[in-house]
Order: sequence, then C-alpha cells, then structure tokens
Amino acid sequence: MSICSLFVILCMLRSVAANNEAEEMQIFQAVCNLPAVEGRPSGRITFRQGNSLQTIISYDIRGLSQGDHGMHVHAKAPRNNDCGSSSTGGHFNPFGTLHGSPTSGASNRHFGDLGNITASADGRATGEVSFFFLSLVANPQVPAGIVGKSIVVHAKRDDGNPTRDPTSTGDAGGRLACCEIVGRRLV
Ligand SMILES: [Cu+2]
Ligand SMILES: [Zn+2]
Repeated sequence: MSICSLFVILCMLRSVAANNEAEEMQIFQAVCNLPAVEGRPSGRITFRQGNSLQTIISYDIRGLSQGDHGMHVHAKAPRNNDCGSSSTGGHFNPFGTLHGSPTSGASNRHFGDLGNITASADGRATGEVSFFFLSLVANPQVPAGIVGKSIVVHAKRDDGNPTRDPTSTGDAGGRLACCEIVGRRLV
C-alpha cells in the first residue's frame, strides 16, 4: 500500500469518528412542570444533557416549608397528579442498587436519588446540579433513561441511607408534588 492511499484511509476513518461524535453530542432537553395545585409546591425542573454521560438539572420550586426536601426520579409518570406509589412507583432503580445520595457513587444509590433541595424562608428552592450516569434517554453508556418517568418532591429531608439499609428510601416523608419528565430532542 502506498503512503498516499494510507493517508486517504486515515482521513476516511477520521471523518467516520467525527460523525459518530456529532450523533452522540446531539443535545437532549427535558422539562417537568410541577402543577399549581392549592396547598402544594409548584415550579419547574429542567434537564439538559450535554453528552451521553451527564445531565444538568435546574430547579425553581415554590411553596415549600423552609429547609431540606428529598427529591427523586420515580419509576413512572403520575396519573391525574396522583403522586402516590400506585401512580408514580418507587425510586427509579434500573439496576437494583440500594438507596443512597448523589455522593454515594453510581453503584451505591438508585439512579433516581437526586438528594435534597433546600427551601429558604420564603419557601423557594432554586439550584442547579449535575449528575453523571443520569441520561434523559438510554444510550450505550447509560442503558436507562429518565424521560417518561417522574420527579417527586418530598415533605422531609432524604437521609441518604447512611446505614445502607436495603429497605431504605431515605425516610423523606410524604410526597408533596410530582410531574412527568417530558423530553425533546434538539436537532
Ligand atoms: Cu421520592
Ligand atoms: Zn432511592
């Protein structure tokens, strides 16, 4: 093979790699709108996925009591604003791991364990957090996506399961509000 034709093949391989990268980098976004229901927290949670492994979650939620509130991705979208377990299921847990916190590491937490949001004295919680191994849609690196699932905001602080109790869901109390995670692909 001549040097010349080797160069052509290398160029072709390079352009195939660039195309795959472009496909992988196709950005996905999603939104979850907590409905305005009398006596319940309401607000908006948005999701941006910049690459196949990481999702950035921004939230702005009002109507909470001051302090920490557990927030999770639950397994199913709510029916008729019913946040109960028969409607939204348990924590999104595609790999059968134990409950944990965002700092527990991927194999020591449910994928849906988003930790806590903190409301100030005016009842508003805002912030932005990013999660590795949380994907809006399934991909080769993260074979389970959260679009079509739900976000549930709880009455109490999620304790992150410090004792590694297999039955723990964080002791976060009642389910105050929930919404479906609705995705859209940006092309
Ligand atoms: Cu929950
Ligand atoms: Zn959990």
